Amino acid sequence: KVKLIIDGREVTAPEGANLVDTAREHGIDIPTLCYLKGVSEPGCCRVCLVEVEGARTLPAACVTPVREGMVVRTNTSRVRRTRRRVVELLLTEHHADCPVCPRAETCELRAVAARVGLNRLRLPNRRRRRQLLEENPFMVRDPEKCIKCRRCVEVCRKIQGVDALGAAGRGFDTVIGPAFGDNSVEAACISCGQCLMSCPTGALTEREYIHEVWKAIDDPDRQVVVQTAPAIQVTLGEEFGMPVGTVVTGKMVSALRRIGFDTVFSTEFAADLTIMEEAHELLERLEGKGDLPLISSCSPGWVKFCEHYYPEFLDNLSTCKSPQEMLGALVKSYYAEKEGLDPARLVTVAVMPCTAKKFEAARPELVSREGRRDVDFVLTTREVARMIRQAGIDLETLEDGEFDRPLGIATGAGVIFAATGGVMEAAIRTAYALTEGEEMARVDFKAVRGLNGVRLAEVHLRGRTLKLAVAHGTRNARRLLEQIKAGAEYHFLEIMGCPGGCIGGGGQPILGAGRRELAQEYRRKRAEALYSIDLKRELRRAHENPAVRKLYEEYLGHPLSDKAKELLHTTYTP
Ligand code: HC1
Repeated sequence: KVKLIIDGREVTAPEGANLVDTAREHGIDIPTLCYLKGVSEPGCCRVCLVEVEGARTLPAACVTPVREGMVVRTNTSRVRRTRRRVVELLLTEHHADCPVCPRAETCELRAVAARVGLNRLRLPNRRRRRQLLEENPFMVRDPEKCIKCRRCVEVCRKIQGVDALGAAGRGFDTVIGPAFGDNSVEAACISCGQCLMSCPTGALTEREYIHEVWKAIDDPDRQVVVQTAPAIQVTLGEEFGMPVGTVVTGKMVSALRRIGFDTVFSTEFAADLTIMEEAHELLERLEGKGDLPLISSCSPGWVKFCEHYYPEFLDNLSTCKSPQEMLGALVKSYYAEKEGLDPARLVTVAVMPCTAKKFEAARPELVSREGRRDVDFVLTTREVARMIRQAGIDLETLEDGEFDRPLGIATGAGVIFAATGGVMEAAIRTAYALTEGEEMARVDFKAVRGLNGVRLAEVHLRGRTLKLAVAHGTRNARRLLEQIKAGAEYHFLEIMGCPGGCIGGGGQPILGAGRRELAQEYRRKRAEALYSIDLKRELRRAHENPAVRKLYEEYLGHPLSDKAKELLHTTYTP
């Protein structure tokens, strides 16, 4: 331990700790923009300057380690004046269209400007005129708002193990973006959106489809069907100031009806259906029909990662479309036929915690020959919250509504999909019952729960021991796949692209200033909320879903039937 003095108080800190963490540990806030503990420590924004006795200049606290006997002052007039000047200089380069910026509420640059007491701009704005970059279906880059803090670069590299972003150019001309200025889709970006979750400003935002969705809702010739991903019910409340982990399922359904959606279905129905298809696929592969390990394919960020970086595993990917796509496909076929609706007049909207789902919905593999998409528009949790606000709806005071039938009926298995390990647990619940008989079937498989990067488990099926592994965040996926390449043997893997699974997706509420370090805690609480919903469901195993059973009876025949394969399965791009 090291003893030092900060603002007149003697404090202790572990050797090697930096001044920002040490001060925060003792209740003293030092403002920062580029610093993200354990992830991004470039010391480049210079907002965290402090006075250190004996030093001529003001060092950046985030890259200054504690020293025995150090005397630090974080709140002198020199520090305050210099920090104000630093933030003012950042603003001379910034396109401050704050009232219309999608990050208006959560902009850390705005928060830091207020925090350092900047209330007047004396320097002229000298920002470079740069184009808005919206060349892909999931993300928009606005280089005029980038403060070059490099948090996105570090998250992409260190958390996701992707490394698709970097700095190009020098000095004032520096631009952060994909290598060689490429379109991000081609530049091996996996569209997970973790970069925009870490962006302090509106430089990286989701590609918004709110306008298009309002237009469809307002069109009397269209019937607009919305589906909500399992994660939304445990995170939407945060956008309206509710505590993390608040379950708002019923209020969310009511809000969507008030907004004007004609039909409200749940992606959880299709998650149950995915399990039926995927559990049968696993059993087939265990009989020698297809490659092992079987790897889940419902997370489009992970699928894209596999296509780019591990194409040798593409035959291991489950051929099941993701639940989002399965539900979209069923709305335009089964549901349309059942209700006598013209599929051409149906518009399908998915509310997802994920930017990669926008990319997935636009994948050519998932667009029919006639150009029809399973899902027409994908909105993130943040976008749907904006629509709820635009409609003047007070989410908290709404009565609970219920999903429409039949594609709104779901079991607890479909709910837990949204937490890392959930797809595996749901699949095992059903595979167990299918092979060992109902009475043998266990429901909870806690070994696959939790937030460790890679988790291993075993289960006994048909007299053999199946080796299972779960990974979340593509850096952990990389670790697991490298183990397999080195000889480790597994039968079934669940891989989700984002840390925590969909509850930590790139479309979720942005934590904003001062809450960044709580990300893991947020994921834990959101997962607990999902498991609590699962526990309360009368039916908790996908094969028990009466609407899924009926779908097979009336329409698909049986899992992996020709019709099921045509509607519910897909291929990948090496
Ligand atoms: Fe997910 Fe899925 S769980 S991928 O995390 O398989 O996005 O929530 O909707 O499709 O069901 C996301 C969540 C989601 C799909 C399901």
